[in-house]
Amino acid sequence: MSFRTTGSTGSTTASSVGYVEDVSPGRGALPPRAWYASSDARSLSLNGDWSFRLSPTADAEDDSFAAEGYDAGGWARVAVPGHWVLQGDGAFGAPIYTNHLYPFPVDPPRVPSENPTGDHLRYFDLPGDWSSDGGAVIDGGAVLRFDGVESCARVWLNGTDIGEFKGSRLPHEFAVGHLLKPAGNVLAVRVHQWSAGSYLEDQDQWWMPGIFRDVTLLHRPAGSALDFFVHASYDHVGGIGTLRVDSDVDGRVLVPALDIDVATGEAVTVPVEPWTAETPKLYDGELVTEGERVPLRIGFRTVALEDGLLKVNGKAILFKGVNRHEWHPVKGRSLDLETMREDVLLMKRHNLNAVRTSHYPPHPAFLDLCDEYGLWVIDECDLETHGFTEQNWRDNPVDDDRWTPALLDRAARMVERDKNHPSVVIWSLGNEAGTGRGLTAMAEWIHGRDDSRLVHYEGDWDCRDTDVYSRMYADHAETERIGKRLDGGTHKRRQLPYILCEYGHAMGNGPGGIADYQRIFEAHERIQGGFIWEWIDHGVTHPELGYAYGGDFGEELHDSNFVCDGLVFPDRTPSPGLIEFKKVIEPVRIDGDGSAGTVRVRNAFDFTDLSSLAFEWAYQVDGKTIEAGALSVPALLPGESAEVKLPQPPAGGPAGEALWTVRALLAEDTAWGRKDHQVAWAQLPVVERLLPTVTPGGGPTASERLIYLGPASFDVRTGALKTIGGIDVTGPRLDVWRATTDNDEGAWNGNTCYSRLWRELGLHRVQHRLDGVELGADALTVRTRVAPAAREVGLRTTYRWTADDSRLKLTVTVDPEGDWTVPLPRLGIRFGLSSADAVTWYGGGPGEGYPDTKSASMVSRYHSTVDELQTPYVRPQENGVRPDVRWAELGGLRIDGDPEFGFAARRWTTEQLDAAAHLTDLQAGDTVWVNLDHGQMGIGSQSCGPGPLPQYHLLAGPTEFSFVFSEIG
Ligand code: IPT
Repeated sequence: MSFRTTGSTGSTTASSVGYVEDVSPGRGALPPRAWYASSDARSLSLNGDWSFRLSPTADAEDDSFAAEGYDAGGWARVAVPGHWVLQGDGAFGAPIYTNHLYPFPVDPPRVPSENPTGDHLRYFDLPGDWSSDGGAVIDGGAVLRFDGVESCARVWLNGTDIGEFKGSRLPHEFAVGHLLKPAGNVLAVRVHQWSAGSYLEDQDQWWMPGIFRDVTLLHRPAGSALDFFVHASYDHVGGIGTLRVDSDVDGRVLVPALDIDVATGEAVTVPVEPWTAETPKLYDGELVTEGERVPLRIGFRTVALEDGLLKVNGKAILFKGVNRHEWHPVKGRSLDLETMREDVLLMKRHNLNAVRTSHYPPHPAFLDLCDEYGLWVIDECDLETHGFTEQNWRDNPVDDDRWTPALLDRAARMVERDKNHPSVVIWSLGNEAGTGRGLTAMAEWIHGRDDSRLVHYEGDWDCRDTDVYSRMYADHAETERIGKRLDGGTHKRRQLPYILCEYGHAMGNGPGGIADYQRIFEAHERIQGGFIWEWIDHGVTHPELGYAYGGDFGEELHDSNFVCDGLVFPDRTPSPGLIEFKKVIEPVRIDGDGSAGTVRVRNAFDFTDLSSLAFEWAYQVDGKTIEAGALSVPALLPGESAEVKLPQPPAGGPAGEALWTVRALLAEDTAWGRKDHQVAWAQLPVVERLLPTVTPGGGPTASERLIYLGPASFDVRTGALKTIGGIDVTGPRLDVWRATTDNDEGAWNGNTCYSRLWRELGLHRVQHRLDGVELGADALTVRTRVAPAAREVGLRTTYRWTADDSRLKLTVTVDPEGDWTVPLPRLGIRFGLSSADAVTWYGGGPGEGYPDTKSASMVSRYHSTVDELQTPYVRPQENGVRPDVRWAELGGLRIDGDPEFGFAARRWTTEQLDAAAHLTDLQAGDTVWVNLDHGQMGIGSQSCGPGPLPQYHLLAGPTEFSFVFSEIG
């Protein structure tokens, strides 16, 4: 038996691809440097259609394809940038989704022999003006840049091997000037899906090989810039900024708007407007070297750790953030600029102020957008070794010196590429990689290279290497303890600010409980906010399934729809979670006393006053605006609040429930939102609602088959409602079940899995026993007991029907029997209508809302359709309930609730919804099923995080609620 000390494969045929399993980061690449697009040096995009050949192993084909003159006529084509597994209609393999498990045996740095390998070929000519004499040698040099290739590539230009690299979401550049010809250049890139680098890239996402970011040839004229570092700080006391641009090639730094014209390396201090995420003031400048003009977009700001807080420009900031993976349902992690801009605009329009680039540096253009529109960024390195948790972190690369060069290479590629972005305020070493010397080495290197930002890594609970105490999914109680500084920990940790780098797991319906988090964040200065997990569902557009998720491509290991846990759906439509988050983090807090006619407005921005906002009031009665007008609110400074008087309520208006709705809107168009875009709002009750009443106009009468009461008829034997006026109704009866949500299915940290508890108890299969149908003097009473087989628990349920001529009232009384140790999923009634489409309701909306997800629910009058009421969670589950509904109309019926109710209507049953795996499984039936909920269990975030807080539990207890039904006009 032979003994190997390095990662070479040891086989002769495979030795030509030994680099694949080598822990080293690569060979031949230039040192990392700042990423920019030159003002005048030319560049040639090599994106486009490439010739492509897929092989099953790393060494199935030799490298003759890289030679000049190779005939690739028979090859397929792929789009670059792109992932080959998303092209070729399945001919090029398929994506694989695992969460933290490696989809190959863990034996670092070895990878499977089955290693899909894509050979890519591209021919190109140099633009004529690259060479002053039109000759074969271009002036100066040229650099070939790859912005992202997963996971390992070897590169040849015109038959010459120029190197190979790993580090999928990081740039790699090669000097190629000496190899270029005016025409007929051939670029050959061999990409291996698996490599030693894959061990460092175990992020919770699809494994998708390919050249997925741009390939560019950059002309480097003699005297052009190399690397440069823009240092632009802000002194908030003096209102002055200091600029110094260090450059490897000497030159001048020009900022016309500030009259700056200084040499590189020279500091200059001038009065400036600072950059913040709220005021993203950028000064256009230029670095001018002998051979090149480099555009600079300078934002002056100072990030500091002071008094145990993260301060920017002297102020502690509060992150209202999200974790963003790069995702497009068709293109995977290959995003174009417009998609990136869409993300940024959506974030700004939903009041977010921060992004963690989980878990790798994004396409560099995304950071340009963050600079431009204003978002705080935690830039995270392309590093995760989560799968080693399965073996107690044994052999973890981050604690093995052989891997340290690769880790340092990754740290340097991130920092050097992104160091000139004012939006980046924190460097993150990576995610879920355990602990180890390699991480310490990365932190030391970063601190040494850039002391103007903080270092983050969540896995370092002692904060040995980091400048911020960061956790994920800590529950509310622990978060509060940390906020109160009662959590203990190392001395260093106790001096540091706290953030939740992940919380509020947005998988399926939810996340619940984020308003409760926000209250805690805002009550304790040590807590500097958090980042919802995560921005977008990584669903893959699929011809039969709508959106595919883990397992849909036949993966042997997968984590199902855990990859669909975003605030926006795969097509970037906001999900209710994003609407909720927008409300929870709104930068203006409005409350007050509606009946006293006063409203209190507090500025919750960190830097800006309220002058960019216009306030409006509206006086509404039963959801209709009676009068509206402008509200004059002083331009409060951050943290300030004021009481503002509302006008006199309009006189002589209609009777009914009255409330003020106060809104804060953009006063003018901004870079990210139009004038009148709503930023914040609140409703203040004035006059309470009149509850529906029915004065019984007589008692029930029975014929041979039916019982009649007011406008309704019932089955004489079962007491089940059959008709209201001319409308057929399928038996309203008690409903305690909901199609379990991803959060109901979760059992995070050993917490209760509600779905399991409920199913074990049998709440999805309760039986309705009829105990009596009683015709009384003015009421029909139907007595039942609702209970699951095999269990002693039950719900004594009485339906009491009364009526006048036109209206029918149902009063439901529920008395639990037995030992109810679990909360109920839902409590209410369900019935079927044979036809219904348009829906009108007065109550919460416009979107869905559940007990702990309804901050954004605004009471108003809404119109919709049954189809539009559905929230299209990628994996179907409970959805679409409109909360606090006073009345609803559909299918010719009007329903008034006492008290308010949760309203849902769908073209399938709860059972069908529960059984569906994809939206395409849901087929509309003949009946519209309507749920009128007296209550539902909260949603929580237990797919990864805490469950619903106790105050949102729906406990079985004696309960009464009622509805009045009438036929519309
Ligand atoms: C956490 C990961 O950091 C993130 O990438 C994602 O997988 C998330 O969970 C769940 O969607 S790690 C987990 C152990 C809390």
